[in-house]
Amino acid sequence: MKEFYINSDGIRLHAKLDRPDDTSKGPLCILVHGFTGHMEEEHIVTVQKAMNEAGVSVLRAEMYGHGKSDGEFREHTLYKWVTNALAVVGYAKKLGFVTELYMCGHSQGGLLTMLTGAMCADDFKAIVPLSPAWMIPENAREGIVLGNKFDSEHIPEKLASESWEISGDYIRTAQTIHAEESIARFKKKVLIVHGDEDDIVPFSYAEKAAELYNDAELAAIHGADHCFTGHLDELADIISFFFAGRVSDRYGLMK
Ligand code: FER
Repeated sequence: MKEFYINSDGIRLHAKLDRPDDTSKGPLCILVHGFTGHMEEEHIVTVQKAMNEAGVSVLRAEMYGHGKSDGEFREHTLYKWVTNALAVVGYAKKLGFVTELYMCGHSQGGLLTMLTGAMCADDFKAIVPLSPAWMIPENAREGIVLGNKFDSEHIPEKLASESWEISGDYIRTAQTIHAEESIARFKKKVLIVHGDEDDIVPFSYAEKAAELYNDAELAAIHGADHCFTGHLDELADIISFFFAGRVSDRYGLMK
């Protein structure tokens, strides 16, 4: 494992690169956590290990205001995350050993994966959004962030829950994003993984995204919540199946 920082317009993004034993050329997947998340969360590490076991190098990166990266959580926005993700893609493309590039992200990181996939479609072989929170922009337009309500036409200076506080700029920028356009622009392979008991991002969003994408598969984890608590083995299984190009009746992987 190598630990380092990636420069994103002067912001230092904390990153870790984990490679399979084999140090020859091979695929690499960028892996990003969600809102309030970080790279050591169990579901993130589970995915990293499953990818490594499937022969895929993994570049975990923490976005603005998260983990050990620069920036305050309160000041983070999806625009900053998009800028960060582009810096990480640029970094990954310069790594000499990379043959094929993938991106995977959880929740808000899953939305980021959808947005980045659309912007850098030529760079990716496939993208893997996990419980992607692609309703954040439409919720923000309707005056809701993670269940917290506000007047969508008169954006507050800040919005606070018991465990986090965001600035009005998070909302302002989120309101301008149209995830459906990013879905329409990415024509390559997409694997969506989602628990059917997710009470943060409804499973119906995974079904809708799978329908809208040109070439998507939806791997449903029965009984799993937003972070796949108690279902990490199944999450690892799905990642292994996908990267090995195998079929799985159990998860509805058809290819
Ligand atoms: C929201 C719904 C879901 C939201 C964030 C999420 C910030 C994502 C959570 C996560 O990344 O785990 O309204 O607003």
